[in-house]
Amino acid sequence: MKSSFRWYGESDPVTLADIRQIPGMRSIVSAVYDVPPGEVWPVERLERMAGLCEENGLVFDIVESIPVTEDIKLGGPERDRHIENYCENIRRCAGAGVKCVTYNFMPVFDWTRTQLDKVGTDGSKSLVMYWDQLKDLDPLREDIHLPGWDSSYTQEQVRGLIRAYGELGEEGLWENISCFLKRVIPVAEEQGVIMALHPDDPPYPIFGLPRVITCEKNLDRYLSIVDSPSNSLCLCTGSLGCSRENDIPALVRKYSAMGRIGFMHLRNVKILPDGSFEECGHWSGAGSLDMNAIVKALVDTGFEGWFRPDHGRDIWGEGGRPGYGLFDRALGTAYINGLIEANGGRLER
Ligand SMILES: [Mn+2]
Repeated sequence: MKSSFRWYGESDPVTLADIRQIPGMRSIVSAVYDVPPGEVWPVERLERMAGLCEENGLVFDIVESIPVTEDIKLGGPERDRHIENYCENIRRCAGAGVKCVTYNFMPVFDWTRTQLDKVGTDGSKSLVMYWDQLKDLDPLREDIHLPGWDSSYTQEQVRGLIRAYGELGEEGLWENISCFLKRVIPVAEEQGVIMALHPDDPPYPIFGLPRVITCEKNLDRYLSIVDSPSNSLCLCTGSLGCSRENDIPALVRKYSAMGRIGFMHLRNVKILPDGSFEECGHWSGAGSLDMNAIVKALVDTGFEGWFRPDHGRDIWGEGGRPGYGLFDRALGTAYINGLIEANGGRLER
């Protein structure tokens, strides 16, 4: 399998020179982050990214994410143009050497947390979601600001979107997913690109918004819409794993054996008695997931795709981008490398 690391480009305080010193590191996961969703990425930007990675002994062959616009998810007036541009972005990424593209289908907001710098008993800081901080919030009645949410929307736009998704409902969202996949996957196939769907984080509805990428039954449904190795998963252990209903090692074993995992996000999460959760260090002993059983499932099934240490804590006073500092993610990689080696697996260089 291929070890990778998310990098936010030249403004990221973590440098490629730092990343290349992590043992076994191979690939950079990145994107063009400053072009609005739905628009086309300039080829020069992708080529520059590939060149910078190469200069640092790394490979730019995986993208996270090409965003799926609200018009695509809602079936809005700009859907066709946005899907055309999406396909063009896949072609452009492939032209720059990209082999895998991550994306998600979460309505309005990506991941949801109530705090990004919760200090743990050991003094490290991490992202958490506490139900008691969320339960009384109603974005239809009041202005709310949760950390990490897209500030490009006004509160009124957020309310409009929430109402629109309420009318669309889960089956409407499935129809729009189907329309997207039937147009995008053939282009990915032709370009030799694996599309890797990231699950909803957390995997249940928030504020009544439909969220469907949540569980085995729905992952099966998603993969069956277009039965192709290019229609694959980015199996994020921490996102699916904050619901106790999801047996993560079993899901990894099943979808990897089917050849339908392109990318693995490996991180641990600690589920609290009321269903709230805290992100934690990668080590199994720190959280609710059996990380060795997950890595063993990958090794046993001959997984050849990419993995990255997903979010890390903020440790040793690093003060980096929440979830994306260097130190704890590097520790995560070293730990995962150990699990791979102990299970007889191999890192591709
Ligand atoms: Mn993830």
